[in-house]
Amino acid sequence: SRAQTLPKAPAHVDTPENEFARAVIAGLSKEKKTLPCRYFYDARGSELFEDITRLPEYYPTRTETQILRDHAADIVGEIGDGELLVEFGSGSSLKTEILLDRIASSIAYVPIDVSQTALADAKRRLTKRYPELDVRPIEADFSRAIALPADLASRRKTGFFPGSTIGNLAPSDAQSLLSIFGRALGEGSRLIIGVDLKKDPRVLIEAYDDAEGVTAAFNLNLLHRINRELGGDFDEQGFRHRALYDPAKGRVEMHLVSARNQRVAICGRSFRFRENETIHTENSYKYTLDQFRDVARASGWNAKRVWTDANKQFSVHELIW
Ligand code: AVJ
Repeated sequence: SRAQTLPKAPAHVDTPENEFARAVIAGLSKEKKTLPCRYFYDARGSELFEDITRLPEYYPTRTETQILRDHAADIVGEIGDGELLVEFGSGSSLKTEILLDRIASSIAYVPIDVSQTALADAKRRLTKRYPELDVRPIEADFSRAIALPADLASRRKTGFFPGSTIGNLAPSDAQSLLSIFGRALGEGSRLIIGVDLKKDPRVLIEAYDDAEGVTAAFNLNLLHRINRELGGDFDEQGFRHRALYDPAKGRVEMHLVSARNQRVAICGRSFRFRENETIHTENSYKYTLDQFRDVARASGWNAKRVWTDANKQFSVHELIW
């Protein structure tokens, strides 16, 4: 039984449900329709994203993993006893193990994520694998200002932000987020951040429009989620996945293209779609090494070392605050 109206909570109460509802209504009411990409990751969406990371066309995850493996000793080299490793949007903390395997010192690990279950699973797995590791999860949205636990605040810190998640943000917003991280970590801290690189647009587009259609399913799942959680009546056959590269903006865009003129009801409202009208669902910005260093510097970080793969597909930067 689908809810036909906005969820019951009063408008000023920010329940997760009506935050989603308000974001969807606002995005679909715009001249150029948009939906925020952070809503891709319900249970099914997270599963589909895991599948994406294993696709032959989706090079970022395996390339970053290889860079971290090849240079783990270098990357963690300076992390000594009592220091803190802080991960922003830690999810399953899988890439973290590549670093933890190389850290001989006794440190504390602070995974920050919005998912309580992901944090609990990660803590259980890591505590078993690294009995000496002090795991101190924080359930929070990393894009809001974060306060580290008071007893850990004075320790030397390394931030970790892999996956090119920074690519979802326009450079000006990326700059703001990097400043938030710098202020959260404090003077003298380091940040290890994964950033996808500019390359042949055909390679980029294939990575976001794979032959198996997994990325298409990931994109379309957002419509399923709206149907299920907000009582929408999107017809999945009515929309098609599209990925394109905008060289001027330096970003891959994902869209859902309306196959025909149609109306869709959501939360008791009706939205009209013209044939070929699109909903812009995600941006994935790509950088040159210098472009990313410029954003980092503008945000208050000093760009230090950088590691890449032999084909220069992906980069891992070291920044100092
Ligand atoms: C998780 C934001 C890094 O932009 O490559 C993958 C998300 N979207 N395929 C990316 C994504 C479609 C991914 N990030």
